[in-house]
Parts: sequence; C-alpha cells; structure tokens
Amino acid sequence: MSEQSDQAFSPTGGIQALDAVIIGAGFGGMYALHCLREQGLSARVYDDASSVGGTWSWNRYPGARVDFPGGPYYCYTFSEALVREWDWTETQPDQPSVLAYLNFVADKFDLRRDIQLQTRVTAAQYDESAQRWTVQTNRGERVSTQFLICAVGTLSAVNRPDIAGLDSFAGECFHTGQWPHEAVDFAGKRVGIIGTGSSGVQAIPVIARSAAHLTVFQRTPQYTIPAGNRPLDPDTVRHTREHWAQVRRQMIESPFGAPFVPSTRSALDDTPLQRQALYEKHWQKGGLGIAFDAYHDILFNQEANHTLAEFVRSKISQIVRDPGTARKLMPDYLIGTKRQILDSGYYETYNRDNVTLVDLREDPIETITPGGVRTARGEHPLDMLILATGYDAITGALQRLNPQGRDGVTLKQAWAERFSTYLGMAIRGFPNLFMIHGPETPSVLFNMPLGAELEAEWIRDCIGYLRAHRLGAIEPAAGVEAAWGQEVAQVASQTLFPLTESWYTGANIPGKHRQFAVHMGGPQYFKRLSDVAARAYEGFVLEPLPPPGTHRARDALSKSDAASR
Ligand code: NA7
Repeated sequence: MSEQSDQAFSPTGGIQALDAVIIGAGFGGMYALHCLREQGLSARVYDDASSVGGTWSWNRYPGARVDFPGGPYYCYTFSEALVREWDWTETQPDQPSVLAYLNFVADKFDLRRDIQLQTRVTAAQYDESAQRWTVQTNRGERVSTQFLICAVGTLSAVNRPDIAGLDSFAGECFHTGQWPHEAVDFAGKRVGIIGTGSSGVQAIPVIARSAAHLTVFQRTPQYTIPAGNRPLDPDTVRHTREHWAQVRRQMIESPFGAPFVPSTRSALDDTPLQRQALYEKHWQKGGLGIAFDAYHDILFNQEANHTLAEFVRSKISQIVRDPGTARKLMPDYLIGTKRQILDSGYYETYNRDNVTLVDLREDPIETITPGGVRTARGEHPLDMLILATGYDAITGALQRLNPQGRDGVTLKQAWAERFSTYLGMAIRGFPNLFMIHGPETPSVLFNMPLGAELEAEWIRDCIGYLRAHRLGAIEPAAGVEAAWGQEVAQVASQTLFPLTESWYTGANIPGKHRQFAVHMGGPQYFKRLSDVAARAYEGFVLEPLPPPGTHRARDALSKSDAASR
C-alpha cells in the first residue's frame, strides 16, 4: 500500500470527506479516478486486491489471455501518447502483459496516490438529507462522499460451486478467479479441473504439459476457436499509431468495439463449399472473426448459425483421435451465444496420454473426498483440484456490495425479483451512485477497456453538469428503468443470445433469476448515453442543493467543510 493510503487510514473511525469514492481498481475504476481528478474532484479508489488491475490482478491462472482482438485495441484509447508509448507484442496479450500495462498506466498518470489497495468496502449507505454516501471499509475507515462509483467488475464475484464434500478436499485447491500470486507447480501431480468455460479451456492445455495427469470434469461441452495468438505485425502497429483518431472512431462505431468492418454477406448467400473455404481461412488465422466477421448473420439467424456450429463440430472430430472423447466434446447449442472461447491447442490436448475427460452429464460428481473426486462411475484420485467454475456475472459483485439507498432499502431488496437500471449507469432509489459496466450496458460484449472509458467520461460529464447547475443529487425518474429494461430485452431479442442458457442470462448460478444482462447495441448504446446527456440528463430526477440555512444545507455544508479541511 502507498504512503498516501497509510495517511488516509483512520483507525479512530473519524469521518473523512471526498467528492467521489470509486470501488475497483481495474480498467474502469482507474480511468474514472483519472477523469474525476482532471475535473478537480477529490476521489479515492478502494480495491480488495493487492495490486491494481481488477480482473487482470485476480486471474493469474496459467494460460490466461485476452480473448478479444487484443494488441493495440484491448487497452485505453484516451491518450494518444499512451498508445504510442506502450508496445504490445502479441495479438492476444497474456495476463502478465495486461497487468504490466495497467501498472504502467497507474504510474504514468500518477494514480497510485489515490488508490488504496487491500481495502474492501464493507458498507455504503445513502444519507438523503445530506445527499451523500457514507462508505465503510474493512480497515475501519468511514468516508463521506457525494458520489459512489461502482467499478466492481462483471466477472469478479467468484462462483464457488455447491458440490458435496468440497471443503473436505485435502490437497491444494484453487479457483481460477482467485489464483495465487506464487507460482503453482503441477509437476508430478494428479490435477483435476472442474469447468470448461473460457478459464478452463485456456488453462487445460498449459496444465496438461506439466502435470503427471490431468482429469477434466466437463458439464457442458463448448465450442472453442483457435486464438491464433502471434506476434503483432509491425505494420498494423504503425498504421494504428499513425491513424489513431480514425481507428478509435472506427472502434466506437463497430458492433463489438474492435476496428473491423463487419461482413455484409449472409452465410446462406454462399454455397457449402464457399462457406467451408471461408471458415477454414478464419480457423487457420484464429480469433473471433469466424463468428463475428465472416458473415453478418451467425448471431442472428439459426440456419446461418448451424453452418458454423457444424464446421466447428467437424473440426473436433478431425482433431480428437479417440471417437468416444470427441463425442463427449461435441457442443449442441447455438454457437457464439455463450461467451465465445478462444483457445491455444484445447482439443489437441485430449490426444495426450496424461489427459482424461469425464462427462458429468453421463457420470455426475457424487462427492468430493479428501483424496479426489468421486463420480457415479468411480474415484478420481487427485493431488490438486482447480475450480474453473466462473462467476456470479455482471450483477454478483454489486449485490455482494449491497449498498443501502434511499429509505434504507438495500440493493438486494431492490433487485430481489429482477434487476433494473437506467442506462445501466444508475439505479432508482440509489441517488448519486453510478456503475461502470453495470447490468444493461454492453459490458462483456463490447471492447471492455473502451466501454469503461466511455462510461467513465459520461459520469465525469454528468458530475460536471450537476456542479455547474448547483444540483446535489441525481437518480432515475419513475418508470424509466422499466422502459430501459424493455429496450435492452428488445435489442437482445433480435439476436440468438437469449435462446441459450449462459451467464449472460443468469442461468449459471442456481436460483438466480433469468434476465438478459447485456445491452447488445454497442455503438447504439453509447449514442444513447450521449443523447441523454445532451438533453440535460433526460430521464433523471435532478435534485437541487438544499436551500442555504436549512438543516439539510448545514448538514451538507459541514460535510463539504470536512472535505476541505
Ligand atoms: P464460465 O464461462 O462460467 O465457465 C464455468 C464452467 O464451470 C462451465 O464449464 C460450467 O459448466 C462449469 N461449472 C460451474 N459450476 C459447476 C458445477 N457445480 N459442476 C460442474 N461444472 C460446473 O466461467 P469462466 O471463468 O470459464 O469464464 C468467464 C470468462 O469469460 C472470463 O474469465 C473471460 O475470459 C470471459 P456449465 O457450462 O454451467 O454446465
């Protein structure tokens, strides 16, 4: 922790005052801090982790890489100097590279003096009369802040599966989302891994190379596509730097936030031979282009979708030598409608002698024992167990934070039936609280660093507007959340995504209600944000500062006096 943070620590429990508290030191929280400080606001970031980086600090599992067009695109875009200064080396940067980048950014923009690590926010309570939040941390601090910015991450609330006997396992046990900082040694060990989502699929080939034996426990087979990670082409890097403003504009205007021009062709316009040739070309190149760029309708038309799904299934049959194992690996949902996985030698790994695949649909786990995993067909002795079981995605971290808004209503209470937001940025009953990558934003289906930037800039401008107009609080008006929810559902219903059970719909967490959590509109969404701002924050209730001399004004003033002391 920094010297500055030590000074901020208040063992006496005395209240400190700030303009903004930001929770989370990942891409979103770090940039929000930068934005607000540039506006002259006092702000502090709290994060439970021991380093900046958010998801890139926690996900240190072997094989972790960017699964979006990476290199010069999966990064901050606001500073051309930064774009010129940082040299990405691969098309799919690995976790240490992204973490090194974020540390570099923290230093370059002098962010660390206002970031307090290893500090968890344990409570946040809105005081209506003061138009301020009181935030408490696990280090005993109490902070009064006008604005609370939740940049808590979409994939940060770890899903520890409810499997009988899990706590009795006597060997080493790690979740991919809480991976230790120290090197984990697989050599000579019998390793088991539960889960074959993005994290499991990235980790499995790497672990298999050094473990004595790897047993993969798979519940649902998934389509994965070669990542095609390779050194960045120097011409691409040069072109990106020379035409940065244009590249950035293209990213903001493209459906997923990457600077590529989507195809205008339907998969059904081509003959089977033509399609095969195009899919093969993309497969050899690697990356998401096969699903997102080859044809425009893979994610919109079931018949088009089946052509690509069938192509990937044929690849599994060709690559995996044992037909029984290949059969277990065959996915049968609409391709691309779960998080599309990119891998580095995943299917090939099942040709190794030291790898076993257990299909939990035909051989379910009965219990975990001190010595391994017992399935219906027998015992799998293990020295190490890895949980690649994902997250309570998108809403989980916010619910675990559980802020208490107007009239003492907590977020868990407000969202007991279903979550509701306005623009994915704000919640009625929780004035002056903003979210970055909240539910009903494009979040995980758009370039996340870029989306975080655009949202943080919107928050910065909104706070600037409130200050300029001497307004004390902002929150969604009655009825706008329902309309927003319908808009999000309507955009999603034009795609195939809602037809598949996934963590986008909440289906991966037992008991979680089903609600599509992502605004699929990308550029349309960000245009909407700008329009709302341009129309003086249409859809929000803007509350004036209390009149001078009133009890509320004295309360608010004494808190802002505290800030300047
Ligand atoms: P995911 O995609 O949610 O994958 C979790 C996996 O764990 C998935 O295969 C699940 O099977 C499996 N799982 C979860 N609970 C259980 C239980 N109880 N028993 C057996 N198997 C289980 O999370 P990831 O971390 O892989 O991906 C998130 C990433 O997306 C993130 O890190 C970014 O890279 C993007 P299921 O499919 O539910 O049957």
